[in-house]
Amino acid sequence: MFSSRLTSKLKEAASVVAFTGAGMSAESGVPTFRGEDGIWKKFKPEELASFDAFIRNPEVVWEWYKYRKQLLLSVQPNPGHFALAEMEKIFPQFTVITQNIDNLHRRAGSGTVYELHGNIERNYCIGCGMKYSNEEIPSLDRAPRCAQCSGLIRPDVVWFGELLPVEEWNASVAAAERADIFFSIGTSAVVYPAASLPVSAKHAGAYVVEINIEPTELSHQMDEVLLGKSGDLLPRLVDVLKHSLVR
Ligand code: BV8
Ligand code: ZN
Repeated sequence: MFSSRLTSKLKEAASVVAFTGAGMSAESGVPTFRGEDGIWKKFKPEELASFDAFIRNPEVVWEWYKYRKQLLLSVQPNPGHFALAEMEKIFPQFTVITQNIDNLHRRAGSGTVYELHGNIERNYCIGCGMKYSNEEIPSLDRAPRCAQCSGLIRPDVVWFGELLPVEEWNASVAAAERADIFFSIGTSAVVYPAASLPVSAKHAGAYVVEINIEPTELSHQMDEVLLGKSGDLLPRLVDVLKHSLVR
C-alpha cells in the first residue's frame, strides 16, 4: 500500500507535521471551498470572507457564517481526524497545522493544533474586542451587536486581506522547518501564506507527502503523492506504524 521509502522514513521520523485543508473535513460532511459542491461556488470569497464585505453587509456575511455554524453542530470528526490524534501518541513530536475553522481536529483529540485561519466557534466585538462563544452571541436574527459597547460582533476567523495570527504562524513555520516528514492533506494549496508551508518544509529538508483525491498545484514538488481519501489513507498509515513499531 505505501512505498518502502515512506514506511522507512516513518519509522525513523522524530518530528512530523500534518498540514490540513478543507478536504480533511469533507468526509465529515463539511463542504470544501473549491470542489464541485464547494461553498465558494455559491458565493465569491471577496463577497463574504473579507472585512470590507462584512462592514458593507454584516447581515449577509452573518447569514453565511450562521449556516456554517449550524452545519458544524451536526458533523463529527471522521477517521482521518482520529488517525492524526493517534499519530500524536506515536511520534516524539507531532503538530497539526490547519487552515480549517471547524474545530474538528481538537474534537478528535489532537493536542497541538495551530489554527492559521481562526475558529468558527469563537467570535469577538470589533468595537471593544469582547470575546463571545457561539452560545453567548445575542440573537442571530440580524448581525449581532456587543452587549458591552453595541459594536458589531464578528466570527474569529481570518478573512482575505487579513493577517494570520502571529503566534500560530510563527509556530507553524518553526514546525515546518524542523519536520522530518510533512504531510499536506486535503488542501488545494492556493491560499497564501499557508500554502507556502509545504515548500518551506521541503527546502528545510523534510520528506513532503501529499494526500489528496486529485493532484494539486503542489503535487509536482512533493516527494510522494498518495491519491485517495484522507479518511481512508490516514488510518491505514496508523496501522502500518503500529505494526512496524511492534518489536
Ligand atoms: C494575507 C477563513 C496579507 C474564513 C480563509 C500571495 C500570493 C497570492 C495571493 C496572496 C498572497 N498573499 C496574500 C494573498 C491573498 C490571499 C490569497 O491567498 N488568495 C488566494 C485565493 C489567491 N491571502 C490572504 O488574503 C491571507 N491574508 O496574506 O494577508 C497581508 C499582508 C500584509 C498586510 C495585510 C494583509 C488570508 C487568507 C485566509 C483566508 N481565509 N478561511 C472562512 O473559512 O470562512 S481561506 C479558506 O481557503 C479556508 O481557510 C480554506 O481552508 C482555505 C484553503 O482552501 P482549502 O482548505 O485548500 O480547501 P479547497 O476546497 O480549496 O481544497 C480542498 C482540497 O481537498 C482539494 O484539493 C480536494 O481535492 C481535496 N479533497 C476533497 N475531499 C477530500 C480531499 N482530500 C482528501 N480526502 C478527501 N476526502
Ligand atoms: Zn464591544
